[in-house]
Amino acid sequence: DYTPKKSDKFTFGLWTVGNIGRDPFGDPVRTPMTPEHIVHKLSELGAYGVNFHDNDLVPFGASAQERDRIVKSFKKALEDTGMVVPMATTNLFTHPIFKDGAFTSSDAKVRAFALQKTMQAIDLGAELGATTYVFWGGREGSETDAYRNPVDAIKRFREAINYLCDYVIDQGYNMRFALEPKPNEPRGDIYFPTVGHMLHFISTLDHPEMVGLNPEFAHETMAGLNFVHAVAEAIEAGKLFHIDLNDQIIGRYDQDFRFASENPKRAFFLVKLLEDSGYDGPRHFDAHAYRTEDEEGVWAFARGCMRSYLILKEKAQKFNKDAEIQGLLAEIRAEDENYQGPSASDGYSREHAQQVKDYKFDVTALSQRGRKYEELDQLVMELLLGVR
Ligand code: GCO
Ligand code: MN
Ligand code: MN
Ligand code: MN
Repeated sequence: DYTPKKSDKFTFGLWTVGNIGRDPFGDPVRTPMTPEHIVHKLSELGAYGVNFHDNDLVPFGASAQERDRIVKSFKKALEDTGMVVPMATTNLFTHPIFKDGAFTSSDAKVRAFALQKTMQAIDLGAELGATTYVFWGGREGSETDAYRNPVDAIKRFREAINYLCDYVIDQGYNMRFALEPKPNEPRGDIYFPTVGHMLHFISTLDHPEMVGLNPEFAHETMAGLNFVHAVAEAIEAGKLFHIDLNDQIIGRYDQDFRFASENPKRAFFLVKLLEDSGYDGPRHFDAHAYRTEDEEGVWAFARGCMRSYLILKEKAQKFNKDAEIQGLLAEIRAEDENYQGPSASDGYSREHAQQVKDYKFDVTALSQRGRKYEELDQLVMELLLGVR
């Protein structure tokens, strides 16, 4: 059966199941749940942990005593349920002070305030055991480029991340940063819009080894890109530190739908990639229930995310064991494996280059060969559609 276990490492943000269904056109439709209630419910459903923005737990502007009271009660819920907090992050987008961004704001005071708020939030995350700290630049962007040179924005973001890496090192926290790209919304455009942009940016930091990616299914999809390829690039670079799972249709607003609800085939290839790669971090759902739902619908949503992941994981195992699929793959690979001539993987030498230049290829035969991908993909579809 597809009942989640703690060992599946499913996590949710307090802000995901806690989403009260406010949108730009309508008021909230659900009443807020306490973090403790969320922790207990998620644990009952088989989740492994919860993640939070500072203000999902401690309201903006709370006094030190209030903070401590809240943290104490939250810790008790974690202890009572065995739930963990693998990741924490900062809300640098809700308060009006961040209307022009945080680390990239055109106002130096706002940039410094963002550092202050983030260091406090890092302390909170560390206190609760978080080893991954996410940076989603919600409002690090613009509607017009009239007022800020985007080159300055890039430099400011780098300064902030470098500074905060030093803070974490100085505090001796066991914590890595995971940067989360998104192309737009809530800003007209957001800087560092895709996984590829972030990967390059990381290579320019003072402590690149401390910083990786938190890619999100919906975000690459909003940009019209293949999320599976983006995750592959992060994995290959050793930078998949965390992942946000949800679903999204290209070209729409930021939908954050239940995992695999819109693009089950792409979700399948994603789950297969994650499972085959040995990624052992949390499977975090950054999604929320339809606005039509009451609390019961929220839990149905959460169950659905985890259940679909486990179903797709089973499908991936079937793919790897299916004799017909594997036979076809072997046939497709055979030519490749039988090739005896020179190739790039031999490495470069002047003599080798000459061998490549002299090699006689049967261009006509190579061009005419069918790839059997139609047959293979149909087998995948039939596996997914449940008739295999
Ligand atoms: C979004 C983002 C956020 C972030 C969260 C953690 O599109 O709203 O995905 O949900 O993931 O702020 O940084
Ligand atoms: Mn998102
Ligand atoms: Mn979102
Ligand atoms: Mn996200």
